[in-house]
Amino acid sequence: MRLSQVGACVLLAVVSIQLVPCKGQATEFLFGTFPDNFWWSTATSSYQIEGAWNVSGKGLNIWDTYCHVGGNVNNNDTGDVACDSYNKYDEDIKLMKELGVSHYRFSISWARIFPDGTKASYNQAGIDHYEKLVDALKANDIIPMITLYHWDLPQALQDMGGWTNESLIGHFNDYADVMFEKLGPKVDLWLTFNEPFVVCWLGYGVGAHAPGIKEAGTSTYECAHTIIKSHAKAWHTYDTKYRATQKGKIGITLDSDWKEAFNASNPDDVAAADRAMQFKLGWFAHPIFVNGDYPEVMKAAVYNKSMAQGLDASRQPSFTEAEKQEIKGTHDFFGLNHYTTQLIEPRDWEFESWEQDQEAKEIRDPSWPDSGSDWLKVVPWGLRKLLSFVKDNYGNQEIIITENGVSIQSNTKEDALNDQARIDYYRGYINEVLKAIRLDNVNVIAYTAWSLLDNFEWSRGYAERFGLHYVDFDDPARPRTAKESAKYIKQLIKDHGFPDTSGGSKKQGSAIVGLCSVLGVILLKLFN
Ligand code: GBH
Repeated sequence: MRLSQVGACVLLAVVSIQLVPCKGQATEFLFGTFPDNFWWSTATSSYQIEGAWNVSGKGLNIWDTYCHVGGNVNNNDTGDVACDSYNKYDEDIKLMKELGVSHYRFSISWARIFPDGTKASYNQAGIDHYEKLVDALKANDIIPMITLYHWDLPQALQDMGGWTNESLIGHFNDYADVMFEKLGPKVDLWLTFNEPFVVCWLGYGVGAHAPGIKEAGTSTYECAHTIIKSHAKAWHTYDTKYRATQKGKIGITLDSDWKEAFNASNPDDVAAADRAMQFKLGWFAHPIFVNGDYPEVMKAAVYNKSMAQGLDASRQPSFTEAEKQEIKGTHDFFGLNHYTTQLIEPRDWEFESWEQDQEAKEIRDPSWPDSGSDWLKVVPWGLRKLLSFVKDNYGNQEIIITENGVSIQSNTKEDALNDQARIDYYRGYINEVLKAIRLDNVNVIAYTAWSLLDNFEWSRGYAERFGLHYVDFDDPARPRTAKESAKYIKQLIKDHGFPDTSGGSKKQGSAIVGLCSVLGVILLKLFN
């Protein structure tokens, strides 16, 4: 070996030692394809893309109200026009065709169907719009997956207290019932709620989302209580009235980060990480998938903190036995949204809120890559761990990944189109899904990329772009342009995963790398 080769080996050895992550979660890339019946999808939601906020009889919803009040949303952006998908859905469908997805997940704007939230205000024009969309999708062989509630509550229902008022259980059921009746003959995949956690925490806890309520230790819990019961009632309506004839599937979509113990050999950290999982995912998943009730550890924590405050009951409402029976088992699959991971340590908090009741603190490893959103660090291995957690805790359900994706920072359109960081994100995360299926036997049946389009990113306005397609929000025509990531996803779908095309040469390559590293390590030891 020449000296330069020895040098290269040493360098390689050092690099490979550095690459071994301190907590040992990242594993080698897995080549291979997905099961034959695995399907690929992309997603949007009504308020984020439709625009057309005041046409064809639509009522006001809480995001219309929230955005129209200055100061709530970055740059005072609104969804008034958004991607104008209400008018441009044919173009959207062409983009999906080009991607090669078999499914499209979108949501219905409740206030188009019932302008004042109640069935007395039924608006046929709303149904007509979504029926046209469904027909156009089906004409293009794309299967619709409909979310009934992606956060845009009719304002009139908010005026009654929103999700802290249990009369919404009946109103949501009326709305769901009419959608099953009208579109059910053509649609067989339904989601009741998207991310009730976000609704109740950001909407009723910290007030960062509409309706902007800040009652983090009380209304947050009441909101969740009403939504869980609303989900259950709508599920039963589908189950008893429509399932036999429509033969579809209905579930809920829950969002969860993965919560990793900061120090996996410290039992306090492990317990805190589990509490954090139970407070976020278990809050909704435990009642629906396990026993009709909140996780014990969560109930106990909120109860104890409530007692310490001198209250005479827990701030978290409880379910009756009959309600538990009604809630338990209301799923045909597990809908999961996932974006990022945190490290968790125990922490005593002084105040009372959903966040502080769990006595845990989030930490982000500074080595994790950033995205265009401060909350979203790129940690692919967290998804694999989360999928195993779902399998182990909620009965090995069929899992539909209903969202996964990333925003990236870009200053120009050119930058935005050359989105290598998004390609890296998708490659890494989707590979972890493959590992979950092939190595851990998790029953993931579908993957959905968020999002088809750059769109209205809630309180961040249009500043954080999650799309596979760039949308020019300064142009009234809202033109769409495929990003590099759209081409990447198209190829990935075509390949149905990551077939190993390098054959023997790859093995040879890694043998040489292996040999070099061993040599390098020996040399390092010798010279140290
Ligand atoms: C999903 O939420 C949503 O379903 C989807 O609509 C959304 O566009 C997508 O993810 C990307 O965010 O710091 O107060 O501004 C995932 C959960 C909710 C996490 C909003 C980040 C920012 C809140 N996300 N949150 S705030």
